[in-house]
Amino acid sequence: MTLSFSASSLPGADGVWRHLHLAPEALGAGADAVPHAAIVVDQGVVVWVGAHAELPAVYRPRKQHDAKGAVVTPGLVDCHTHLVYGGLRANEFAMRLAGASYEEVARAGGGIVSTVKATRQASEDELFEAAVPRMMALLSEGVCAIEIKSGYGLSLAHERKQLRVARRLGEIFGVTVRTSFLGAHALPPDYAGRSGDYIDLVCHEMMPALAAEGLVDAVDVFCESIGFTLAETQKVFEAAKALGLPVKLHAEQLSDMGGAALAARYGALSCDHIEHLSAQGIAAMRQSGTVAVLLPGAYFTLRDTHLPPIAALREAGVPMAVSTDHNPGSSPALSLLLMINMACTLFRLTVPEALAGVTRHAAQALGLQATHGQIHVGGPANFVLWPVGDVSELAYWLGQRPACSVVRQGRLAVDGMALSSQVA
Ligand code: DI6
Ligand code: FE
Repeated sequence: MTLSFSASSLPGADGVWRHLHLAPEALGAGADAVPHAAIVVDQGVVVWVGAHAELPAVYRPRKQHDAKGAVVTPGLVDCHTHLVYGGLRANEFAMRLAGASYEEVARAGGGIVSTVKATRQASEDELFEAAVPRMMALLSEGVCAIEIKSGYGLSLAHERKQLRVARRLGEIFGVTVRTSFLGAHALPPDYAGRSGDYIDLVCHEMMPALAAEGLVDAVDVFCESIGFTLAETQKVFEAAKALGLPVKLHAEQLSDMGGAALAARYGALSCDHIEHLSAQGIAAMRQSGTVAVLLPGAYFTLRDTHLPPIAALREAGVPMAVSTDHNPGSSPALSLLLMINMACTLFRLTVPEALAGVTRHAAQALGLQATHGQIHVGGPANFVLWPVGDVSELAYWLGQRPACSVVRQGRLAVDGMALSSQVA
């Protein structure tokens, strides 16, 4: 498919954005809402933000964008996705409804390994085409930065294919993409009974080669009874450390493996899932400044009943992020807004916590806090204009898909509000 679309053809967003209501915390932790606000964008960068009454005279003659009283948040950040893969697994959904567990489906030859088969069979172009509508769904709701993992190739050539597609999505859509190499996601069938050999391949061949090609921003592992052991996870982290790559971890999703404490020892950016996280794991994450990434879509889809320890994380001051975990098995979620709602209803986050979870804390989970997750003067213009009366509506609706407008990387990438602009 040749996508006729290219981000470089989108209209620029330079000028003065006015008639805005800046959401609380849009300017950083603890920042107040600003009711009659303005944002000035110059060459794709935010150069001024504040109360419109205080707009410096020098900016007044610039092009004017009337935001019609929209509530403005920073661009959203989806910090944990497996967006690039072949095939689908709707059949497993039916199996689970009939009573099979996620582990049983995996052991019966379904699960991650069935997506590996379909991903290996797909060409790079086919993977790209399949990912485009998923990416568009997320972007239409204001996502301005997204993490995309490999982990369905499980060989050098096929992991490379996935990561190259992730990079291409970033370029075509003009969206910040952070890639995570998840070679240690599952044991490929060709290595059955030889997980040590496979981990050696991940550490000594795949990771260095893919890193040298500039395809790896971070390294992730599925540390779980149906994934890899703590000792294997440590080997992967050592290899990442030797290459200077940051780590993150799928930790304590189905059981408490002690993964979070290990990850914290390696200064992990984030530990994700963490339904079974222990008090010890929380203390370690707090010390290392590791973000807790909550994935209510997987919790919901798997009909899990073991809640992550939200109150203890809150008490310890561990930053909590919220993400889709989009993948074809445990979380076919394509709405970060729905994840906000679920984080509140299922996990009992407050609305401000959930919003920080898809902005500031999600950016931190990707090491992007200097440029994303809040409206930074001097940073790339990434912000969303929401046609709502109050920011709490972003958590309230179920499947509403509000007609928002999105400024992404300095361009008006989505214009659901049909905004009018004029030269001053
Ligand atoms: N945890 C997840 O939620 C996904 N991977 C993982 O390690 C699920 C991946 C899948 O089922 O395809
Ligand atoms: Fe995941």
